[in-house]
Amino acid sequence: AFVDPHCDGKQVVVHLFEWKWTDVALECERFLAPAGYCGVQISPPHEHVFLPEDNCPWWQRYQLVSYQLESRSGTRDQFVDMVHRCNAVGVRIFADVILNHAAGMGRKGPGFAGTDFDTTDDKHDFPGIPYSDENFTPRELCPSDSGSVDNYSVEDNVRNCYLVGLSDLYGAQEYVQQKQADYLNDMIDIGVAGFRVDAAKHMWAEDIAAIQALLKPLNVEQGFKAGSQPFFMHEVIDRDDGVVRVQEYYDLGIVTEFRYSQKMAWASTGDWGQFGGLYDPGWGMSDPEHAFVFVDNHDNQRGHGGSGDVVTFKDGKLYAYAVSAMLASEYGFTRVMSSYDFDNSDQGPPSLDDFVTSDVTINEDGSCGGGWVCEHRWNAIAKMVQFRNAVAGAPQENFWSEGDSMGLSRTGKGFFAMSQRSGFTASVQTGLPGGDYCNIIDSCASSVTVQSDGTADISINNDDGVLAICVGCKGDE
Ligand code: ARE
Ligand code: CA
Repeated sequence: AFVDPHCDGKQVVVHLFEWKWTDVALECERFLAPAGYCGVQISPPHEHVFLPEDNCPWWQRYQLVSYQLESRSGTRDQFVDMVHRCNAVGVRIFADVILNHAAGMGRKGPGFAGTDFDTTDDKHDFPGIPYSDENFTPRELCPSDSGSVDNYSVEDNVRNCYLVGLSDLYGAQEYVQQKQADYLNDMIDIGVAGFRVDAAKHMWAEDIAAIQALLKPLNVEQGFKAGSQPFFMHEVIDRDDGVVRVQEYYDLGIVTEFRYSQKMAWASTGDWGQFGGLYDPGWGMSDPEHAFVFVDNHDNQRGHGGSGDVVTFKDGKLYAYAVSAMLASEYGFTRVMSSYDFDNSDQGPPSLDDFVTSDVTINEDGSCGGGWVCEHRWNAIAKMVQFRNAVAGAPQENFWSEGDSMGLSRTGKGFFAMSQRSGFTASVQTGLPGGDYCNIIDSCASSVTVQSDGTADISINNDDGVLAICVGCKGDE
């Protein structure tokens, strides 16, 4: 349940981190639809705290003030316009929702849209919703001395204490569940296709299920089949290192697989052989049907959220290899990160002096400017979205690696290879029917002849170092 993204079999979501709704709408129309992206994970759309004294860090959006759709990314009207325009071109919107908590303790409003709130002196006043003291997890249910989450091996600690001092909502209460469902239903009525649940690890699974039971089906007027359930992506950081495990969330949707990013980082050191045995159930990794995978995310690319081993856009071409490998392989539902450049880990999106987010600018060559990185537009990454859509459902076989080079087939539908060496050549089993295929990565400037037994001599000699051929793929769509 809750595992269908409702995008006609398309396979890749892009996180347009901190983009404004006006820019997301434009990007759906001018790039994401033609490139074959399934949808967009947007930044949290609710009213959040406003922290100009801290230079408006990106993370102010993870502190709830009210459920008004009024945020740093734009107004309610702009939100509605974005959802409608993206749906019209077949690109779905998935909202990042914060259900575990409201604002951090020790803060006072007004929030971003002007709504009052007060968490000073241990108060929990959120008149805009309204929530008050009784709607927050009772102190006696949290076993930590400080009241904050500080022991990941104790379930009550993870679920009932305050995550980094954020006021923890009492998710077992019907009142809280109803307010949260109202918020999600408002967006469902507008036409969103689903949600990324922030800090799902810190919520009891039955509380999430209770909210889901109160949700409406998706809006048929926005192109969803009657009776469709929203798609759910749960954020649960499980590295086999605590009491909360991803398996607990299988009935609720798909769930983040952070061990995947870690393995990707290890493979990217030039030992792509590690990518072969990527799905490792012995390590507790999620089954393929429930795994939500990505090379990096908005936290670990900047040292938040346990970071550690991770490849990001700052690694340049290596990052394109890593994302390409992810999109080629069979495991999981994939998300591509789209970032803005930053020097320090709190820094908000590109903005003018008054912290108003800047427009995304598009250069003549299709890359982004103004501080927006737009990894999702990088040539190899965008083309590999087409590959992933084309090979969906085909089994992964014939994996091989030679240090900095590797390849695999998606038998019957596609073959992928990449190399960090220039002019790499090899004789491979492609797993494809015999014939001539063109490399979609260089828009068919190079091609491969597959023999009737599926073998082929390949050479990789484009700037990206990536070769991707697939049945029915013609390059530049
Ligand atoms: C900010 C300030 C804090 C302050 C707090 C309250 O930085 O100093 O105490 O506000 O006023 C983001 C930022 C936080 C920020 C927060 C609220 O990263 O810095 O706090 O917004 O504004 C755990 C959780 C996981 C969580 C990560 C960050 O399990 O759910 O920590 N990730 C999500 C989002 C974040 C967001 C939040 C949750 C909060 O993706 O962007 O925080 O809404 C091990 C454990 C992990 C643990 C990890 C880090 O790996 O296994 O479970 O992740 O360590 O502690
Ligand atoms: Ca909690």
